[in-house]
Amino acid sequence: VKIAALAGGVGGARLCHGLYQVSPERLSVVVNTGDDFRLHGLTLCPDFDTVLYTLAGWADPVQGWGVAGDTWNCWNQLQKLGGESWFRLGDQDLATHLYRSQRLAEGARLTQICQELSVRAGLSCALLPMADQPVPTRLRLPRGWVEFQDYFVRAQHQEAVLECRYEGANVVPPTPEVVAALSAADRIVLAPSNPFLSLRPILSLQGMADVWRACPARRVAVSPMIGSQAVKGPLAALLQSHGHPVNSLGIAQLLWEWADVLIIDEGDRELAAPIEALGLKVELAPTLMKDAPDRRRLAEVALRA
Ligand code: FO1
Repeated sequence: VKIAALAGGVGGARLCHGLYQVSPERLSVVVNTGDDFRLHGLTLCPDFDTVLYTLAGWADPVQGWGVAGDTWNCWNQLQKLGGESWFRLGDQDLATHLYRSQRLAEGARLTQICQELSVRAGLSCALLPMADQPVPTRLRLPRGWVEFQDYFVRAQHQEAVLECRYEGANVVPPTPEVVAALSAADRIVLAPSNPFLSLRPILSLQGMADVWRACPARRVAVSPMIGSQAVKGPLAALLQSHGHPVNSLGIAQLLWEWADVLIIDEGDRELAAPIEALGLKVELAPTLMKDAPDRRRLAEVALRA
């Protein structure tokens, strides 16, 4: 069975690690690049790096992003020098940004660079950025339009998000590798990533709706909501500000056109009927992933559903 997963952020990366444990060779992960940005003259792809580090077993287990056991010598020195230090880069993590930025300057495609990084990290699956050209996510807050990381990290996602824009998504297509992976897949898994900030940037790419319609795969989404709580990040507030129920029904309202099945937490049984009324099949499962076996178990549910 060929599997394609769509992911971004820590929760998505964790389910992809489960899929990777089940099927390391027949997995392609399509990663959101809407949160990519430039800092210190370097190109950063935080969602990609989170997936890379998580699958390679390098990720910091507590924060979910960055490299476990990383040191902060460069970042500390940068602070001393009065450099921009709102976005923390560990010493080992920095090597990824240096490598990527140098290869981009040499004219390599982002897809090629991501493949080089995943091979060097010892991975046997395909990690695919959704696009080779930038499609930056911009958010309208009460204070106006801002860049994604301005909201997410600099302001610690404390402000209300009134609108999301995926700048250029109407003219930038998914890469040929992404189209091939989705078209060849027997199963597409929408990982428990934030639909507004991680999945919609991918699904909004030019021509994606047509690619999606032509895919023969069964499409299974995993809800990132447990009860009225998001496991991590600002999803609950985003559902609220966009007028959706703050639970897995809200997720279903965002994804019903893109999925056949929605896996929701076993504690949310009462949402099954209203979600099925939207035309989605519902599966109940424990969706909180505390360790690697949890990730694998949830991945197995997603592959059976
Ligand atoms: N998130 C933070 O909240 N603060 C940080 O300083 C930070 C640094 C960082 C460095 C490398 C990286 O790959 C991710 C990092 N993240 C940080 C997480 C990142 O902002 C988010 O995971 C995504 O951008 C949103 O999905």
